[in-house]
Formats: sequence, structure tokens, C-alpha cells
Amino acid sequence: MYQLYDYITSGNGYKVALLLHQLNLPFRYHETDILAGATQTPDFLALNPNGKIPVLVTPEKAVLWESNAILLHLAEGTAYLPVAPAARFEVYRWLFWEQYSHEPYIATSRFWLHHPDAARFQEKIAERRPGGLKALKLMDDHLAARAYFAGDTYSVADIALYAYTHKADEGGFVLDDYPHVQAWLARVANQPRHLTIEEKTKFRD
Ligand SMILES: N[C@@H](CCC(=O)N[C@@H](CS)C(=O)NCC(=O)O)C(=O)O
Repeated sequence: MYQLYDYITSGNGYKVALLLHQLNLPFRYHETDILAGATQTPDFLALNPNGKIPVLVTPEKAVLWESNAILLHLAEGTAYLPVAPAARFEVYRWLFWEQYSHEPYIATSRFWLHHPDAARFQEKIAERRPGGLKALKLMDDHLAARAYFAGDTYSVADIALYAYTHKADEGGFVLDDYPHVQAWLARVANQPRHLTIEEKTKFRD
């Protein structure tokens, strides 16, 4: 069985749990408390020297880390990763974009706002706000003419972007001004075998 090292509120971990569930690949969820330093222990660093969740250990004992690379690996040969080069390029593009132009603004703001020491991060949250607004506008414009991010069908690009966008309000980003993003969020949530972020922990050890 797959073993997923993850943290309860992590969208990066949720991406992997969601795809595993949609592919019908059973997994065990191992809660890894990032606030208590569980990603910095010698045992964890032996799994991921970068000291971050998610880490996925395959049934063959391969150790995988970096959420979007894990998505691509699991999706190979499935309907969640298009074969046509142009559509595949779109998937790669949105996965890289998510990590550089979306997650550092929207996910980090959410993390800091809910941190036990949130007051310490107010300045950083304010600094990241324009980048988050820019990301949401770009997504909304892209989705005005399309149902999904890459090609015509739901793919790992949608999974990667859904993870933190559907919780953007928890980072102070109200989605009212982004109707196409809202409609897309509903389409993603209606996919077969959807799993909510809260539900991922039901597979815990
Ligand atoms: N680029 C990485 C980011 C992973 C990441 O930032 N993980 C956070 C939780 S979402 C973490 O483990 N933080 C703990 C730490 O840095 O010690 C990925 O997509 O997997």
C-alpha cells in the first residue's frame, strides 16, 4: 500500500491524497506535524532531505517528494495526464506556475494567518497579497473560455491548482470577484471519486 506523509491542513499533501483516491490506489495517511518539527527529525530527513511533506512511499518502497512531481508520476498512463504534446505542455506549465506564482502567495498567506504566532506574520501576509490577487485574476481570465486548465478535460493541473485555491478564503482572498474560478471549483468538486481535504485524514494509521 502507498504511505503518505502529510499534514492536516496541507494543500500540497492534499493534491497527492486526492489523486491517489481518484486513481483508486489505497494509501495510509501518516500525520506529520510540521509545527512540532516532525519534518526535521533524522528519520524524516532520511526520507526527504528537503524536510517537507508530502512524501509518498510506494508499495515498491520508492520514496517520492515534491507534490507536483508526484502527481505527474502517478498520473502517467492515466486520464489525468494528457498524451498529446500541446495539452501535456499546458499541464507542465500550470504545475510550474502553481509552485512559483500561486502557492507562495495563496498557500503561505493561509498558513501564516492560521499560525499560532499569526501576529508575527502580518507584514509578510500584506506583502504577498498582490501576488495572490494577480494569480487569481490570471486563473479567472484563463477559465473564462475553458472548463479546465489544460486541454478539454480534468487533469493533474486542476488537482494542483484546486488544492489551495478552494481554501483561498482562509488566506484572506475572497473569491466573489472570480466567477470563472468559482464555477471551476464546483466542476472539480464534482469529479468522480472526489475527496475533500478534510477527508484525507480518514485513511490515517
Ligand atoms: N514544493 C514542495 C513544497 C512542500 C511544502 O512547502 N511543504 C510544507 C507543508 S505544505 C512543509 O512541509 N513545511 C514544513 C517545513 O518546511 O519544515 C511540494 O510541492 O511538495
